[in-house]
Amino acid sequence: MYGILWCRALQPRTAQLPRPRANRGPNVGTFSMWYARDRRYILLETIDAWAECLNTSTVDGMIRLELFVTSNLQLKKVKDRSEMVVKVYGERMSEPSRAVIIFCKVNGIEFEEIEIDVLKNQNYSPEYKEINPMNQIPAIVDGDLKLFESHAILIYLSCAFPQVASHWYPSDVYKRAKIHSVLDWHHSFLRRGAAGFVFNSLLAPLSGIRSYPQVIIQAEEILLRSLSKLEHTWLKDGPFLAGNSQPSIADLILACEIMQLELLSEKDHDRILGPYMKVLQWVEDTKSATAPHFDEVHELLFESQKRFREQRATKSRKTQVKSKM
Ligand SMILES: N[C@@H](CCC(=O)N[C@@H](CS)C(=O)NCC(=O)O)C(=O)O
Repeated sequence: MYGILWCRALQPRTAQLPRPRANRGPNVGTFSMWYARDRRYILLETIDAWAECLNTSTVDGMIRLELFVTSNLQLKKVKDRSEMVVKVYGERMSEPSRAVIIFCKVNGIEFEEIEIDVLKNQNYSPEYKEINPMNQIPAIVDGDLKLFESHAILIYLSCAFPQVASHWYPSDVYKRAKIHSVLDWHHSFLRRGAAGFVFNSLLAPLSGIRSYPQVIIQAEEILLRSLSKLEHTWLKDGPFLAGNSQPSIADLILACEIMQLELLSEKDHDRILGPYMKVLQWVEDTKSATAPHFDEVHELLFESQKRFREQRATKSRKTQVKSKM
């Protein structure tokens, strides 16, 4: 529950807050506040300690808080996780893995990155199957929780870590519903188009996997239609998706999806993305909002882009020489 609360310490060591109830008027209950500092959760015992950690000051012994009130259960989880580190299984050539890694970095979530190389079929090992029976990356392990599917992971991390800024996954139900709507659309359209096109037109031939022209044409059609929907529908009302003024988890995962188009030849990249100025600007805005982590996590992709472009240039030079002979 999100709200603005004025609170006062009624006893020297305990802060007291009005606890909102659905049908009754506000009543008063005790509330403890935990703060993530130096990778540990610290119990803030006095109103002055709250004020200090929130970088605010007390007014007549009270502070103004804008906060997200979690349930007791969640607070208990927060307490229990002081020694825990999230394990992130994935690799940086994978779009959804990159989104999860960037999210952890941007939000100061302590995590261990465990590489699962899909080209070496490590996603099919019996150990990894225990974590994700679907054999895909990314997946996370957090305590007893094993979780796969990038959207579910980002939602979980947003809810489980109190330091995650609220714009990533707002508590407002209407805003949340819109974010879910973008996320579902992503998997049904944009990902099918972008990943389908890049895989079939570029990665499959490079890995010696047969690809079919009809499949490439179909994937490109879905990609172009999706880019048009991004430009004219999802980015219609604001710099970020679904009319938001700050990025949400949907912006991060969709921007990482678009980034794989960097692997294409410059000609294909510009032909496909060139007409979508809002999309191009939104990717830049998402990059800036998550700097420097966005570029750092995409370094491997940029290296591959350079390699692919050099290979193409060499191939075209050879073809030119042959045609002159
Ligand atoms: N819906 C999944 C998609 C995950 C996905 O497509 N992962 C790819 C790498 S980007 C993968 O694991 N491919 C290996 C395979 O399917 O065998 C998510 O969002 O997490």
